[in-house]
Amino acid sequence: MSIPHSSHWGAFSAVAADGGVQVLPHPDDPDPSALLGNVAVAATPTARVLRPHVRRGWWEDGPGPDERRGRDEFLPVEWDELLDRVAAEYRRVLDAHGPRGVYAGSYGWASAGRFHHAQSQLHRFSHVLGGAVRSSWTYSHGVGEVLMPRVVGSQEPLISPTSWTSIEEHTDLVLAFGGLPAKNSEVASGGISRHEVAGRLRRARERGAEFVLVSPLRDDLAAELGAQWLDVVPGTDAALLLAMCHVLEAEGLHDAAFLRRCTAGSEEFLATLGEFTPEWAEGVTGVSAATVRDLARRAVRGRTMVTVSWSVARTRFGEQPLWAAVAFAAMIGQIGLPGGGFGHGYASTGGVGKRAGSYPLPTFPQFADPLRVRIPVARIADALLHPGREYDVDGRRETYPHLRLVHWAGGNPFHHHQDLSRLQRAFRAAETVVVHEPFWTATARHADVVFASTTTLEREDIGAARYDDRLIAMGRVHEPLGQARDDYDVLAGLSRRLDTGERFTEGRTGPEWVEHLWEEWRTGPAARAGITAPPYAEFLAAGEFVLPPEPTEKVMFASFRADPDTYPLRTPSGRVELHSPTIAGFGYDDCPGHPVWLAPEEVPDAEFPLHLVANNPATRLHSQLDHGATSQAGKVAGREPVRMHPADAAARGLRAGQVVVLRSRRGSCLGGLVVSDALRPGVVQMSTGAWFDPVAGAAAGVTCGHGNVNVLTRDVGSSRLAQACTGQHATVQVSAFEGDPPRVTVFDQPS
Ligand SMILES: Nc1nc2c(c(=O)[nH]1)N[C@H]1C(S)=C(S)[C@@H](COP(=O)(O)OP(=O)(O)OC[C@H]3O[C@@H](n4cnc5c(=O)[nH]c(N)nc54)[C@H](O)[C@@H]3O)O[C@H]1N2
Ligand SMILES: Nc1nc2c(c(=O)[nH]1)N[C@H]1C(S)=C(S)[C@@H](COP(=O)(O)OP(=O)(O)OC[C@H]3O[C@@H](n4cnc5c(=O)[nH]c(N)nc54)[C@H](O)[C@@H]3O)O[C@H]1N2
Ligand SMILES: [Mo]
Repeated sequence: MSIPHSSHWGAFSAVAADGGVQVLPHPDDPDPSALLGNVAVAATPTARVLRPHVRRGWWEDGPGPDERRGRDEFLPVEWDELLDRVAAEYRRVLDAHGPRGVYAGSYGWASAGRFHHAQSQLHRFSHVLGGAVRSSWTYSHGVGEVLMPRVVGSQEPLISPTSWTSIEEHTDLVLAFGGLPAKNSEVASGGISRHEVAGRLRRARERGAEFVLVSPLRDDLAAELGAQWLDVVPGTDAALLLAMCHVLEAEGLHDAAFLRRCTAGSEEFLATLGEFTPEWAEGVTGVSAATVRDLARRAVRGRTMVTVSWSVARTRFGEQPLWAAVAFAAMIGQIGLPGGGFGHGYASTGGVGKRAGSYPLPTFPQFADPLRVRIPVARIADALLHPGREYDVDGRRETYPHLRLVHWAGGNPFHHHQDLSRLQRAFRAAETVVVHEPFWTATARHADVVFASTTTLEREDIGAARYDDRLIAMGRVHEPLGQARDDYDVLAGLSRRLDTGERFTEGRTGPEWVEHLWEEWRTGPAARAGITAPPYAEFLAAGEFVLPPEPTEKVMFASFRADPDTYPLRTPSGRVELHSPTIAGFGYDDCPGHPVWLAPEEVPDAEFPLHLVANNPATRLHSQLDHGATSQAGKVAGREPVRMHPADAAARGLRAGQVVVLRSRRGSCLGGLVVSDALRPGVVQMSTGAWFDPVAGAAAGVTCGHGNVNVLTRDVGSSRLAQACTGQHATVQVSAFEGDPPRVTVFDQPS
């Protein structure tokens, strides 16, 4: 029997077949994702945590900073004795240090499903217990989350910008900084039952829209769109945008009336533009001065949408290209017009711009966070390494709490964080690390306690996402493997031992909760929003429920533009701030009061002559199911592929298919070489998400033997403003790997 199910990369149904599962895309999906090919492996024992484990040193010697963390043996233990020990450890830490001693930020994408969402589970568990230190913002768009509210008064540009429908119908020119990569739009947080971005772009093109791709990679925009490709030097978009602003001002092309009516600080900003000539920009960005002039002139000729991918801001000084794009869109006077203005993150997921997302969804209540102590999410290693140290963020001076117990469910910091050797030191400084994982990821391997979690295939849930119109009755496809338990049941067991069991569970089992969430939603928020949803049993029988249509066209800031006094933005001036007295007042040299050009600190040199673009992977979601068929099919010589321009490969005597070593100031990893002219010369590209394999690395004399790019990246915040992730860039050298490459060991059961 075919069972409805869902994932962040698509709705599907699954059939148990020959001891495995077969996966079929949702019949209404016009463009299903190849990532579905990774799902089947989750139902096999490969790389699964089949029962709870502890690290020997922690079990025998007790908690404390430990150099053995990540290298020690694991012992299988019984659920009950392990839960007893972890509850006792929680008591010890809470009694001695209070909730500020626990870190349960637990960043990560986990799985689709409204109830079994691992972070929501962990956050409810810790809120009931008195709180824990958590994290602010995301790795995805941490810059935008802090900067946009200060510049345009909200996060709308990255959450709900002008709709695709509006672009399809009205835009003449799409200036795509960081592109609109098809690979990224395959994914949407919480699920996606119809993949639409490729079709929308095609229709805009058919109507006559022109595309300019600004990116070091040609494949960041579908070839069929016939885009002009500007292979910009990584990290220089702000210079390009400021020079385009310069041209507008120098040639009197800017919309002075719009600047007066709808912006604040334009005089200050315009006064800085003199130095950013197109000739200067050519030297910085690699884009010719003539092209810079042409872009600025074309942008005012028709309706222009400036898009900045989230990646362009996931860099050191990433505030600048984003703010400069807002300034450019303001100078051409198109903010608030159909198909015009700017957006941040179109195609960065399949959800952005898809629909308004105004309907309520079934929601697992987490209770309020009683502690409310947060660190910027990408500062986790700093916090663990430097308790008590002060740091700046968004105008505040804060102090890192002393974190002793680290509790993670549904994330993989040994995939997502930068400079993994430093993260190893940080994890070794903790006293206890507890991880819930279905798989033996590097994070599980750096824990003291590994709770064996179920995968979504092993439990019922409700699949629903903000920008999708389908709720999916996710069914249980097969029995849990080994002794795997739902995160909910594990946390319920811990809660009972900590005397918070009743409040955490409210007396319900997991399946009872799922039904309860549906019924609460159906009779409460859904009914109030005018949605007539069926009772739970009918939902189960149908396998899905489709939400009523929402308005399809949305134009961001349209009412503000029409009447800025009646509908001001929520900025201090009520206008788009091209100069922000607030940010200027913070006195940050790494993020002054208006968009500027800040030269990168790490530039190619004799030792590390290549730019590395460390983007999100095409063959999986982050590190999830790296052992799945689609991800494995992309590997080269069993390692993560690294792409290089033919000229750079020839200069090093490298050939396609061979194992190479990438080195940066932080570390080194192996990769499998792909030679391609889709990259700007001098740029190499390696995606994130290959499972960190220090064992194979040690055998090869490198940091990671498999190709986790985050051994190369630098662990530094975007600036003192957002303190956001900067993992997208690094500088590296690439050379041939001599000798027999070691076997990748990270998918084996640990010793
Ligand atoms: N260099 C560089 N680094 C980056 C980026 C970059 O551009 N460059 N991008 C960053 C971005 S945007 C992001 S969002 C992060 C992503 O980083 P993460 O979200 O941490 O990456 P995932 O691989 O999705 O990790 C989710 C983990 O949850 C586990 N999991 C899945 N379902 C369940 C469940 O039900 N229960 C439990 N307990 N576990 C479950 C999975 O097995 C997996 O290990 O990476 C960031 N890192
Ligand atoms: N298939 C797949 N889809 C995903 C994900 C995944 O892991 N796999 N992750 C999801 C998540 S959590 C997120 S946050 C989004 C991320 O969405 P993005 O951040 O937009 O995606 P990335 O792939 O990191 O980067 C997009 C492109 O930006 C280009 N780029 C890099 N540096 C520069 C630069 O300096 N200038 C310019 N102009 N371009 C540059 C790169 O060539 C890269 O391919 O993707 C989501 N979608
Ligand atoms: Mo992300």
